[in-house]
This record gives sequence, C-alpha cells and structure tokens, in this order.
Amino acid sequence: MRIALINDTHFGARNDSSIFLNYFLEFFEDQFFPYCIDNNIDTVLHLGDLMDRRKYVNFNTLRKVRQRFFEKFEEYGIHLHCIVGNHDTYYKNTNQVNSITELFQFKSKYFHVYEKPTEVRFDSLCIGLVPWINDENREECEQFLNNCSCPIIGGHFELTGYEIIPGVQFQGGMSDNSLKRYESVLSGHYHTKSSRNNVHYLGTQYQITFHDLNSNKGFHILDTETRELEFIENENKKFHIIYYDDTDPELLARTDFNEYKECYVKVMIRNKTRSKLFDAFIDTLYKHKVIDVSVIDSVQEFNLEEEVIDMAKDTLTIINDDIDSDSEILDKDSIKMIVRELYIEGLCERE
Ligand SMILES: [Mn+2]
Repeated sequence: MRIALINDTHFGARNDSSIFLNYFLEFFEDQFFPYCIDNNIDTVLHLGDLMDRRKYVNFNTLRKVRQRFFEKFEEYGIHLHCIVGNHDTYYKNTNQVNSITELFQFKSKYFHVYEKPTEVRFDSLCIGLVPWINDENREECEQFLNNCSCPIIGGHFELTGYEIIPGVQFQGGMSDNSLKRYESVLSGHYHTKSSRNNVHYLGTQYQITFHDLNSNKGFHILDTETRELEFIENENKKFHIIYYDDTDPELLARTDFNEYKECYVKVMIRNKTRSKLFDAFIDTLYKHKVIDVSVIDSVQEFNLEEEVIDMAKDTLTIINDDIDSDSEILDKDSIKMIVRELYIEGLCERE
C-alpha cells in the first residue's frame, strides 16, 4: 500500500491568521485530498504539530480545521495516524496534556493519536512512531529506539546538526546516533525539507514564514512494499520576491500581478531612476490585494553601487556578513555564536 505523509500543519499559525489558515486548508482541499482519492490512499501519517498554539485554541480556527480537514478523513474513509509534536503539548516537559487528544481523540474511528512511542503496522511494513521527546519520556523513547524492530521510524525529532531553516543548523538537540540503525527516519519538527544519511526532514506542506521562500514544499508518499519515498510538490506560494528595475521594459510592461494576491511580497530595488514609476508599481501591487509589501532599497540605504543584499540569504547570514565586515568587532566568532543562539531561541519561541 501507499501511505501519505504530512507534518507540521500548524493550524492557527501566525496568530490565528485566517488568510494563512485558508491557504493551508486550500492545499488539503485542492491538492492533498484529491490526490489521496485519485490514488486510493486510505492511510495518512501526520508527524506532529497538527495545531500551532500550545496553550489555547481559537474556536474559529478549530471550526474550520474540523470542517475542512478533520471531518474530511471520515467522509473520504481515510485513516489519520498522528503523533504528538512539541506544538501540540501544553507543557514543555510532558506530552500528557496535548491539544490533539483534547480536541480530536474519540471524535472519529478514523483518527488515531500516539502520545507514546508505538510500533504500528501498515500492511507489511512496521513503522516505529516516536512523539515529541521531553524530560518525562526521554528514557522511554531512548529504550524504544534501541529496541524497536521496525525498519522505519517516524518522529518529531530535534536533532543537532540538521537544518532548522535554510542555511542554519540547529545545535543543542538530540544526537542522531540512536537513529543510525534504521533504514530510514522520517521526521517533522524542522520546517525545511532536508536529508542527510538516513534521516529525512520532510518539511512543511506549505510556506509559513519568509524563510520558506526558496524551499520545496509539499507532501510525501511512502510505498510500504518498496519503501520508496516520493515527493509531491505544492507550488502554491505565499511569499514572493520581486527585483525592481525601472529600466527593465519587461517589468514596466507587466500587467498581470494576480499571483501576488493575498501574498507577502518583498520588492528588492536594483535600479530606481524615477520615483513616480516606482510609486505606481507599488500601487499596482496593492490593487492586486497583496497582504504586505516590504521594500528593500539597498542602493539608497547603503549608498553602495555594486553590493546589493541578497534576500535569498537568510537573516543570520546577513548579520554574520555584517559582523565580518565590521573592523571594530574583535572576537567575531563569539559574537556570531551569541547572535545565533538568540536568533534560534527567538525562532523556537515563535514557532
Ligand atoms: Mn513545527
């Protein structure tokens, strides 16, 4: 059989933004469920962080998630197996109080939640499911990982040395040593899709922050016979970058901006010779109902002729470059380490 893998759906993200929730749910309605139906997929595995907010639920969010996501599984006859992620838990040191159990357990015979490490059989394939690891269950999970007889593990792992956002590796998490004995490890938690050795971070199904600008988003299909993993891309984007150059006739002639509707747009100025043209361009974007436009006028702000900040770079790299170029900072490595720790801490708080 073929099973579909999803993770980090983060319903309620960005302060229960209805625009983002709609964007998330449209992925399921327009792409995911139709794919499952067309391909006779009756089993979905969710690798944690179903909901975004740890402590509260917004009832408007919950209603939409129930009607447009949760109840669809029963309607289409698809089983949803879900492990608890760190965003699903109320406390940081235990999985016992979690939103998935409180909101959805026993609401459908198609829904299965895993608060503890469990071996689950999907046809001929056994998958070891490991929920968020915390102080309370760490020993139990380590024992499970050392003894589990399944070839594949599905989890929500915070591993040291893997990409948390493009270009930034997380430090201070769990080592991947106990995972090396498996054929493959499929994990949620970090939102960037990345693979190293046998560990595959699957990444979110859609863009949630600007860090997702250049990452591949989508979902995966696991064949339980061949154990092959297939990636199905979601090309619907929420974040865009436009390079502005008013000497470029193509840009000036452009009239169709519908792809930016209800999206976030960064406009990077490469060349701005006439302010009126620029103002008209920004007006045009807003007329096409973009959510927000941020303008990066690197030429003016920094008064540099050639050097333009590459927005494809992540924030941390930009800060590091700045530290490198500042001759007054002597101990550059310590400063970079402090900045990185603060930055990752900030990310974890938000995400
Ligand atoms: Mn997450």
